[in-house]
Amino acid sequence: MGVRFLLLFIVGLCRAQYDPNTRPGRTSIVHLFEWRWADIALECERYLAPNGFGGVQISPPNENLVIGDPSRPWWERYQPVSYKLCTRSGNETEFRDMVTRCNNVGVYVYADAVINHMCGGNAGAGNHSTCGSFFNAKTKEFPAVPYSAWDFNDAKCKSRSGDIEDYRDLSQVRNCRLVNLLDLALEKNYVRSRITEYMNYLIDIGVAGFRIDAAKHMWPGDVKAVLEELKDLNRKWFPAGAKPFIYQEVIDLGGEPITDSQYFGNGRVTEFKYGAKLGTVMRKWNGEKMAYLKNWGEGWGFVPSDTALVFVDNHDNQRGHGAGGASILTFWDARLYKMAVGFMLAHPYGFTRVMSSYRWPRYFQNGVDINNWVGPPSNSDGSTKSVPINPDTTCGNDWVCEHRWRQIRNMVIFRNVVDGQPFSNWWDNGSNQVAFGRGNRGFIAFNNDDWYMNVNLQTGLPAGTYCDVISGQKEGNTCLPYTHPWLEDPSS
Ligand code: QV4
Ligand code: CA
Repeated sequence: MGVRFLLLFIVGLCRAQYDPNTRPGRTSIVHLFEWRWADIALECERYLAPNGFGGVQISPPNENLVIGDPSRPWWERYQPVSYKLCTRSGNETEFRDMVTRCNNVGVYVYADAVINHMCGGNAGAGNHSTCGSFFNAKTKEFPAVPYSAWDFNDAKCKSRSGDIEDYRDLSQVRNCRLVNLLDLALEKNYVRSRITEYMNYLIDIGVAGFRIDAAKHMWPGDVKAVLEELKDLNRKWFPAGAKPFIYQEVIDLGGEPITDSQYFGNGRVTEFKYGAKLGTVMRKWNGEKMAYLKNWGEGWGFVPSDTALVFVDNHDNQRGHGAGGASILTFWDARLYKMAVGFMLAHPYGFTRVMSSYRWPRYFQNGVDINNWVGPPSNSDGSTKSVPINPDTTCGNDWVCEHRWRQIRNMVIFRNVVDGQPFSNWWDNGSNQVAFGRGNRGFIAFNNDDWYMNVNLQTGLPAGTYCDVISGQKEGNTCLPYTHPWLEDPSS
């Protein structure tokens, strides 16, 4: 008995960080990219909890470099100066208030942990940082942590420039600078302890897990050494022994020595093939068609479902950064985007993350959006604008709020209702009309062909009358009128 029990316990421990810790019946999270803490707290209470969202991914909460040229790009938040909790999203008081209020309504908080590096090596010296902390990028001094030159990898990097030059060289990818960002030496106990101190501080406040930024740029064993020092979650909101949910940003589209499976031991990984392939299918590129989605998931070469964090787009590839390429669907492609997000939320594969964005003034030159750096909607003093809610429930101030679009919100609820039910009753017309069920709890049909879909289908549902929650809206026991699917109202 003793041995068997011990084995189960160990296995249990090893699986814990795959568990999102969401409340039962809440099966998705939303990335409220660049939102202010005060607005996230409000959204948890007024919208995310009532509509069954399990959690929210927040932008990096730690102090970052303030960049003047270009003016306050969104990516300045991926250039840490310290682990103090002040950014454009708010200060520590506002951060604590947000975590408490979201936790109190069962919408848990997942922090974007930028722990591979500090700011760019060319950032100079001074206190142009979101808390006003002094730093010197040239001498690699960050007194507000503190870090000094000893704590960085440069001596270990073998590339000519000190930056990553060749992604086929596994050591370069992990020991050299990602686009010149000062690369932390995570094999050092001192560096590890500064990072675990920061992450445990967030756990004590009530955070439920972490997105590990740039995970492929750290040795899996170093990441593991950090994670092993993390505390259990705060028992004010979570059961005893609950571990932080871990999902690692590992871009693996194949062809590199670094693969996502090298990181499975630490937690889930972001499956970037998912969004890239789904975009190609919905756009009908390269002869792809929805009929091929019959074996979607591991059948398409993706990581095992219980190790996958999936998404249609993310904050990088919706604007041409990172990976996924031109096939990635975003809110700019409203109709296909809703179809792709709907498919993701209906299909059982992976743990799902919905993107929530802001509009920026795209300006294409030679096919590249030269404004892809533009930061969140801001006031003249550089502060981030609030998120006003319009009478029709959409968001103002150029916040897109895809998570509030009727089709997407209703499919988040659909995923909750069918949770645990098998993928069943697949049908396709050999082209781009497909349908499938989730056991006896839900059924969905897609028509991405240019002709009407006119077919009788085996749904697996008990006999009865059901509400089409893509085109209509279930309110109590009534189903609001069916609107013609061609009436594209992207922000609804
Ligand atoms: C530039 C040149 C360098 C040069 C340097 C010198 O590219 O070669 O040495 O100037 O001045 C910004 C600028 C970038 C600049 C860099 C350093 O865009 O041009 O280097 O700062 O000054 C985000 C943005 C990056 C941004 C970075 C830091 O995407 O453009 O760089 O923040 O501000 C890979 C990784 C993957 C990564 C993805 C984008 O495997 O992990 O690239 N994704 C994550 C985050 C992403 C973030 C980072 C990693 C870095 O999702 O948002 O990068 O934390 O695929
Ligand atoms: Ca590194």
